[in-house]
Amino acid sequence: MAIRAKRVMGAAIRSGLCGLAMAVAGGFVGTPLGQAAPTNADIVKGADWKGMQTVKVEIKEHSYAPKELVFEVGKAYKLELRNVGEKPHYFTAPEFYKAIATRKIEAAKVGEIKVPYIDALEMMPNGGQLDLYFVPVTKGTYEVFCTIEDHRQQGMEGKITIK
Ligand SMILES: [Cu+2]
Repeated sequence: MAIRAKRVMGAAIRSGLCGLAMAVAGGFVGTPLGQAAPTNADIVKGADWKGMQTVKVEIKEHSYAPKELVFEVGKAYKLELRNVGEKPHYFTAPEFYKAIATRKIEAAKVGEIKVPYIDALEMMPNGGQLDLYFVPVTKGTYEVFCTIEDHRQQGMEGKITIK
Protein backbone atom coordinates (compact mmCIF):
# COMPACT_ATOMS: atom_id res chain seq x y z
CA MET A 1 0.00 0.00 0.00
CA ALA A 2 2.76 2.37 0.96
CA ILE A 3 4.67 1.53 -2.23
CA ARG A 4 1.59 2.17 -4.40
CA ALA A 5 0.98 5.55 -2.78
CA LYS A 6 4.58 6.51 -3.43
CA ARG A 7 4.24 5.59 -7.12
CA VAL A 8 1.06 7.65 -7.51
CA MET A 9 2.75 10.59 -5.85
CA GLY A 10 5.77 10.24 -8.14
CA ALA A 11 3.48 10.34 -11.16
CA ALA A 12 1.72 13.42 -9.78
CA ILE A 13 5.06 15.18 -9.28
CA ARG A 14 6.16 14.27 -12.81
CA SER A 15 2.94 15.55 -14.35
CA GLY A 16 3.17 18.64 -12.18
CA LEU A 17 6.64 19.38 -13.49
CA CYS A 18 5.41 18.82 -17.01
CA GLY A 19 2.64 21.37 -16.44
CA LEU A 20 5.19 23.84 -15.08
CA ALA A 21 7.40 23.42 -18.14
CA MET A 22 4.39 24.09 -20.37
CA ALA A 23 3.47 27.19 -18.39
CA VAL A 24 7.00 28.55 -18.87
CA ALA A 25 6.90 27.79 -22.60
CA GLY A 26 3.49 29.46 -22.81
CA GLY A 27 5.00 32.63 -21.42
CA PHE A 28 6.88 33.21 -24.67
CA VAL A 29 3.96 33.34 -27.08
CA GLY A 30 5.07 33.54 -30.69
CA THR A 31 8.75 33.04 -29.91
CA PRO A 32 10.36 29.61 -29.75
CA LEU A 33 11.73 28.80 -26.32
CA GLY A 34 15.30 30.04 -25.88
CA GLN A 35 15.15 32.35 -28.91
CA ALA A 36 14.60 36.06 -28.27
CA ALA A 37 12.68 38.32 -30.65
CA PRO A 38 14.99 40.16 -33.08
CA THR A 39 16.24 43.51 -31.81
CA ASN A 40 16.44 46.63 -33.98
CA ALA A 41 20.17 45.93 -34.31
CA ASP A 42 19.39 42.42 -35.65
CA ILE A 43 16.87 43.87 -38.13
CA VAL A 44 19.39 46.45 -39.36
CA LYS A 45 22.10 43.81 -39.69
CA GLY A 46 19.81 41.43 -41.56
CA ALA A 47 18.60 43.95 -44.17
CA ASP A 48 19.86 44.03 -47.76
CA TRP A 49 21.84 47.30 -47.76
CA LYS A 50 23.20 46.64 -51.28
CA GLY A 51 19.61 46.83 -52.50
CA MET A 52 18.93 50.00 -50.49
CA GLN A 53 16.38 52.43 -51.96
CA THR A 54 16.97 56.18 -51.72
CA VAL A 55 13.99 58.46 -51.15
CA LYS A 56 14.43 62.24 -51.32
CA VAL A 57 12.28 64.86 -49.61
CA GLU A 58 12.74 68.53 -50.44
CA ILE A 59 11.81 70.84 -47.59
CA LYS A 60 11.08 74.57 -47.75
CA GLU A 61 8.56 77.22 -46.63
CA HIS A 62 6.10 75.67 -46.06
CA SER A 63 6.05 72.21 -47.54
CA TYR A 64 7.48 68.72 -47.80
CA ALA A 65 7.81 67.42 -51.34
CA PRO A 66 6.58 64.78 -51.67
CA LYS A 67 4.19 65.08 -48.73
CA GLU A 68 3.27 61.38 -48.77
CA LEU A 69 5.84 58.62 -48.40
CA VAL A 70 5.36 54.86 -48.59
CA PHE A 71 7.85 52.28 -47.31
CA GLU A 72 7.78 48.51 -47.07
CA VAL A 73 8.51 46.46 -43.96
CA GLY A 74 11.92 44.80 -43.97
CA LYS A 75 13.52 46.78 -46.82
CA ALA A 76 16.57 49.02 -46.47
CA TYR A 77 16.08 52.75 -47.04
CA LYS A 78 17.99 55.99 -47.06
CA LEU A 79 15.69 58.97 -46.57
CA GLU A 80 17.37 62.19 -47.69
CA LEU A 81 15.87 65.22 -45.97
CA ARG A 82 17.09 68.38 -47.66
CA ASN A 83 16.09 71.87 -46.59
CA VAL A 84 16.27 74.21 -49.59
CA GLY A 85 14.31 76.93 -47.79
CA GLU A 86 15.51 80.01 -45.98
CA LYS A 87 14.38 79.00 -42.49
CA PRO A 88 15.22 75.95 -40.40
CA HIS A 89 12.61 73.17 -40.55
CA TYR A 90 11.76 70.05 -38.63
CA PHE A 91 10.82 66.57 -39.76
CA THR A 92 8.99 65.62 -36.57
CA ALA A 93 7.44 62.14 -36.68
CA PRO A 94 7.77 60.43 -33.29
CA GLU A 95 5.40 57.53 -34.08
CA PHE A 96 7.10 56.87 -37.42
CA TYR A 97 10.54 56.86 -35.82
CA LYS A 98 9.28 54.30 -33.28
CA ALA A 99 8.04 52.10 -36.13
CA ILE A 100 11.47 51.74 -37.76
CA ALA A 101 14.84 50.23 -36.94
CA THR A 102 17.33 53.07 -37.33
CA ARG A 103 20.79 52.23 -38.60
CA LYS A 104 22.17 55.77 -38.47
CA ILE A 105 21.66 59.39 -39.40
CA GLU A 106 24.31 60.89 -41.61
CA ALA A 107 25.20 64.55 -41.98
CA ALA A 108 27.28 64.65 -45.14
CA LYS A 109 30.93 65.58 -44.50
CA VAL A 110 30.11 66.24 -40.85
CA GLY A 111 29.48 62.90 -39.22
CA GLU A 112 27.15 60.08 -38.36
CA ILE A 113 24.78 59.82 -35.45
CA LYS A 114 23.99 56.35 -34.15
CA VAL A 115 20.94 56.37 -31.92
CA PRO A 116 18.20 53.81 -31.31
CA TYR A 117 15.30 56.27 -31.27
CA ILE A 118 14.53 59.74 -32.60
CA ASP A 119 11.63 62.17 -32.16
CA ALA A 120 12.53 64.92 -34.60
CA LEU A 121 15.20 65.95 -37.08
CA GLU A 122 15.98 69.57 -37.86
CA MET A 123 17.58 70.65 -41.12
CA MET A 124 19.39 73.97 -41.33
CA PRO A 125 18.39 76.41 -44.09
CA ASN A 126 19.96 76.75 -47.53
CA GLY A 127 20.81 73.13 -48.19
CA GLY A 128 21.05 71.56 -44.74
CA GLN A 129 20.63 67.81 -45.16
CA LEU A 130 20.32 64.74 -42.97
CA ASP A 131 20.17 61.21 -44.34
CA LEU A 132 18.24 58.67 -42.30
CA TYR A 133 19.21 55.03 -42.86
CA PHE A 134 16.50 52.68 -41.62
CA VAL A 135 14.42 49.55 -42.01
CA PRO A 136 10.62 49.81 -41.56
CA VAL A 137 9.34 47.45 -38.86
CA THR A 138 5.72 48.24 -37.90
CA LYS A 139 2.94 48.69 -40.47
CA GLY A 140 0.79 51.79 -40.13
CA THR A 141 0.18 55.37 -41.16
CA TYR A 142 2.15 58.06 -39.38
CA GLU A 143 2.13 61.82 -39.48
CA VAL A 144 5.08 64.12 -40.02
CA PHE A 145 5.09 67.85 -39.35
CA CYS A 146 7.21 70.89 -38.60
CA THR A 147 6.99 72.20 -35.05
CA ILE A 148 8.45 75.65 -35.70
CA GLU A 149 6.00 78.52 -35.14
CA ASP A 150 2.95 78.17 -37.42
CA HIS A 151 4.69 76.10 -40.10
CA ARG A 152 2.34 73.15 -39.66
CA GLN A 153 -0.75 75.32 -40.12
CA GLN A 154 0.90 76.82 -43.21
CA GLY A 155 1.10 73.35 -44.75
CA MET A 156 4.15 71.63 -43.35
CA GLU A 157 2.61 68.27 -42.67
CA GLY A 158 2.58 64.97 -44.43
CA LYS A 159 1.83 61.27 -44.20
CA ILE A 160 4.17 58.30 -43.98
CA THR A 161 2.82 54.81 -44.63
CA ILE A 162 4.59 51.58 -43.79
CA LYS A 163 3.02 48.61 -45.59
CU1 LIG B 1 9.21 74.54 -40.75
